Amino acid sequence: MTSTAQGHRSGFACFVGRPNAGKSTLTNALVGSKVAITSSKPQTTRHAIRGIVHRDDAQLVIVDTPGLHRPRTLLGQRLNDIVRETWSEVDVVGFCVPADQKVGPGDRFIAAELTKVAKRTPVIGIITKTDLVSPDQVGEQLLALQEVMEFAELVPVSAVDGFQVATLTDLLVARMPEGPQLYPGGELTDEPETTLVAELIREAALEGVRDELPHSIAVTIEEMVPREGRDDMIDVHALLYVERSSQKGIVLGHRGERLKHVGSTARRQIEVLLGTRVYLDLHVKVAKDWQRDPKQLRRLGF
Ligand SMILES: Nc1nc2c(ncn2[C@@H]2O[C@H](COP(=O)(O)OP(=O)(O)OP(=O)(O)O)[C@@H](O)[C@H]2O)c(=O)[nH]1
Ligand SMILES: [Mg+2]
Repeated sequence: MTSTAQGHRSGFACFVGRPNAGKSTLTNALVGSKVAITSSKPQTTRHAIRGIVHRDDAQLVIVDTPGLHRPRTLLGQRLNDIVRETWSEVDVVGFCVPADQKVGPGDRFIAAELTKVAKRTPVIGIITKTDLVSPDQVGEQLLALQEVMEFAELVPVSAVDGFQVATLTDLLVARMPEGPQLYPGGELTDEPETTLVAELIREAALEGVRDELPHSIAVTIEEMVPREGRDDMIDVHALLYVERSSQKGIVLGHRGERLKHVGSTARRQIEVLLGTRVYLDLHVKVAKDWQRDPKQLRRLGF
């Protein structure tokens, strides 16, 4: 049912920040469900992901964006473009800076870009990962962040222990205009199921790989269909791309053990997501230097 009750608010907020600042983890914490994959590797998020927070008095759509960084590849440039495009469509920006890392040039770069592109959009400064530091350090980080730009509010949070997550939701909702529900009740994201499935496979594949490899991994779903003659099983055929044949060996592991492990980790998560049993058929392919190749980027959805 579409609610147009008096005083109901709805709108969009986006989280921006350097890669690895904790934007996706925070998005999931606010939504109360995993809509975005997360990892300890920078540049995990590769598109704008909408997570929806439902309350009686408001509907808040959070747009989680890729980490803004100095791009070294065409993919990097595309990711930054996504971030800037998102700024123009939101009512408020949440600028995330982790509590455990010095405020630095990367943050000042983002602040400068925000001032250029979204001059009129209020920006809330968010210190993330407060569970990693002492209260004194949180205080110091707040002071350091204040130097970076003019914020509408400042708030320290922890997505891991839940500190001030509800407060942040309140602050974001307060910036929403009055308006009706934008999404049906209970819908937590508008990501297509195949995208969520591909992302869960990529998340599993990121676990335990190092250096350049995380950036080189992409996943596509070739087919996702119910098993013929059964209603409790879905067959998923997926391809995991790397950029060089040397990377293929790493992803496969000794006798394919690593890939098998990635597959079973991902399958368990996909089963939870889809609520049925899943057969996951996962193959590795080399797409040479896809991060720098416009044609291949397009094929992979960028
Ligand atoms: N201790 C702690 N760790 C956190 C918290 N939030 C995120 N992390 C960790 O920080 C790392 C990065 O988290 P993400 O949410 O993927 O970061 P992101 O900003 O979305 O990163 P990109 O998508 O690469 O830009 C992961 O290892 C998370 O588990 C937090 O509140 N506390
Ligand atoms: Mg992310």
